[in-house]
Amino acid sequence: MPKKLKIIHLFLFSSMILSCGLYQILSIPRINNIHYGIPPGAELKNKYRASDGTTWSLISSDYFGFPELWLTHSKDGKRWSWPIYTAIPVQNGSYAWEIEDSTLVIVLKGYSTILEIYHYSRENMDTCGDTCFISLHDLLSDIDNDGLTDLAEWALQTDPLRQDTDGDSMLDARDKNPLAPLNRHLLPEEKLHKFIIDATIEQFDSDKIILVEQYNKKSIEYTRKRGFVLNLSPEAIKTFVDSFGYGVPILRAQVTQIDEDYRVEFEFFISPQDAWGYTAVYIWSESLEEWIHKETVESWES
Ligand SMILES: [Ca+2]
Ligand SMILES: [Ca+2]
Ligand SMILES: [Ca+2]
Repeated sequence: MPKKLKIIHLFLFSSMILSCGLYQILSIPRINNIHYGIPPGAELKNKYRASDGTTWSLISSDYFGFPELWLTHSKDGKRWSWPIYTAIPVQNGSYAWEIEDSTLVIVLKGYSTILEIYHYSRENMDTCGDTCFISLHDLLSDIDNDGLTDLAEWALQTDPLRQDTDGDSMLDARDKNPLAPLNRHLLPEEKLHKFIIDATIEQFDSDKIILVEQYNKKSIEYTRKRGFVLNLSPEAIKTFVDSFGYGVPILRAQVTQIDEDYRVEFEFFISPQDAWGYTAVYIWSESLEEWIHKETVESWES
């Protein structure tokens, strides 16, 4: 079948599959022993059965900050491969795709507009017209063999040539704070900063990446069960937003000590229209060995 006809055929096939919503919800693959995990909110976009009998699935996930497509495959429909990050943004509208000769062929309408936002600069992607040809070999490439593909490392700003980017003995794929070297000794105001950020992360109902602005130019490790925390300098956060746009939570907590009081200026920023914060005063209780909230001076939201 000529490629164009084949793509139209696939488009109809994909639309048909997409209409079977319930079937897909029931068919979300359960994948064991994975590095990234499929976030609870991940959505199965559709399936494709290759000529060799392998079933491929595209999954939508914002695990790396924005809704993007991840690929997984199965021989028997029960055991699925680790999800493979594609960096392709999910967009409204329909698309068709197939796996052909170890290449992901995907038709994305309006992709050039999305490109302007995401600034994708992958050499392996042919973005001529609406059709992208992406080599599976390139998608799976993990040069340093740390469990994160080169493309995933690009998204997380880790070093694709170093298994342990921050040198804390935790491999990049397993390190929730892959950009934060171990800091064993924190000053009191740094401990309060960590306490505030940890408490916010604990209440965050998603496992997409979170950016935390470095406190006093220091990288600090935060506690998170699922998902990555990227500790970045103010300049690096600005570069991130300039490159990718708004949408990823950015947390800031500045602490100033005034006598016994510690004044916290906290900010949770997703976009200029979606931000909130507060100024509060804490004191350290020696007897309880914990931070005590004394008063909230002001709170705000946009
Ligand atoms: Ca890697
Ligand atoms: Ca690495
Ligand atoms: Ca590490």
